[in-house]
Amino acid sequence: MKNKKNLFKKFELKILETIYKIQFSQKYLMDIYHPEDLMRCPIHFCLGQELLASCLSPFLRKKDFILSHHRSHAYYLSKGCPLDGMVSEFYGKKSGSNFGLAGSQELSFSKLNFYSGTILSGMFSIALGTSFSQKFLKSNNISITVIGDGGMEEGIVYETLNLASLHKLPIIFICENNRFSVHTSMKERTLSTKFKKKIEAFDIEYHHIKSNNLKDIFDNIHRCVQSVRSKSKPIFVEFETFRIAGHVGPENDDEEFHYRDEDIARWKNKDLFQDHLKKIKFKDKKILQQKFKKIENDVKHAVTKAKKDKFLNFEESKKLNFVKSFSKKIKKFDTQKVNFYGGQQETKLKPY
Ligand SMILES: Cc1ncc(C[n+]2csc(CCOP(=O)(O)OP(=O)(O)O)c2C)c(N)n1
Repeated sequence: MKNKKNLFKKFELKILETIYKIQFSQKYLMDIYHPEDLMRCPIHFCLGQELLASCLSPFLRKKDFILSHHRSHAYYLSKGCPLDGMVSEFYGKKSGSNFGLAGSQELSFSKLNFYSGTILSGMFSIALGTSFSQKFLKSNNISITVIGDGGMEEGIVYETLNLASLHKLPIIFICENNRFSVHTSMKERTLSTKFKKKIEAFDIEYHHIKSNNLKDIFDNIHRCVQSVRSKSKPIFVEFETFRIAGHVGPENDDEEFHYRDEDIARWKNKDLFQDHLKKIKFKDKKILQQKFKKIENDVKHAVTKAKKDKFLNFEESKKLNFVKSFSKKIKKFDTQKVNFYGGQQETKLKPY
């Protein structure tokens, strides 16, 4: 028991820093998105959904994989991927983590095995491949894949759970349950709102993590990581959370559609981060204030830099094609040339 307390204490400030980094970057980017109209992609901001990713962060190894859904920024930052690479990516610049070609919905950073994707539950199934290779190579690394409650309604989820269980793969399946798929509540979409039953039907261990307090979230996710690493068996985590941001873009879609007034009433006084900050010792508060200031400067600097950076030109972008990187085991590759039309007209951003 004492060790557990010490472990949380050891990482406490780091976790608070990660939460702040995610929160501040989201708020800042949301504020400037429209007046500027310079970011080149639609963005699913994760404001409100910082906690589990931040508590997971201390347990992640470089070679662990994270395969996330479209609302990925918290997990990208929690994996230690570069903030400036993420910001430049949104501005479509060459210095972006994907050379400005992926944007927010496909945000990736291959050096740290972080990938995300826009096809709902697509990344969930790709975790089968990464975890199979981890197990096959006896690496003791694990795969973490993140999905939303809406993603749970895709058929491929159940094929994935079945194979992960059958092959005893080292995967943590995380469902960030914010109860809404765009503007439709779970109750309007399905009669089967209890994930526990569905998961246990595949003989997979199910954990329900509620947003009670940071230490509780930390201890729970720690147990899951330890278990998957040591037993090489999948675990499913349902995390109850609340998306403060609108579904996509910086607009407050609640004011316009009032699609979750009851949910807002239930969550509006809940702020585990601020509650926790109130309990921090004076000495640590001072340290955190400096760290937070640095985060603010880093975010602002990343934006200024991204705006100055160059775009990748069309010829350069063609060299990034996988055609030159196929495995040596492949004897023949289709060399048929396809001419891409490079002059597609640019879509000008405007308010939705
Ligand atoms: C296969 C597929 N169908 C539909 C969409 C459109 N779409 C994008 S996000 C979304 C809602 C997802 O809700 P959820 O999984 O709960 O994640 P959240 O946005 O709430 O974080 C939908 C339907 C898509 N990207 N892919």
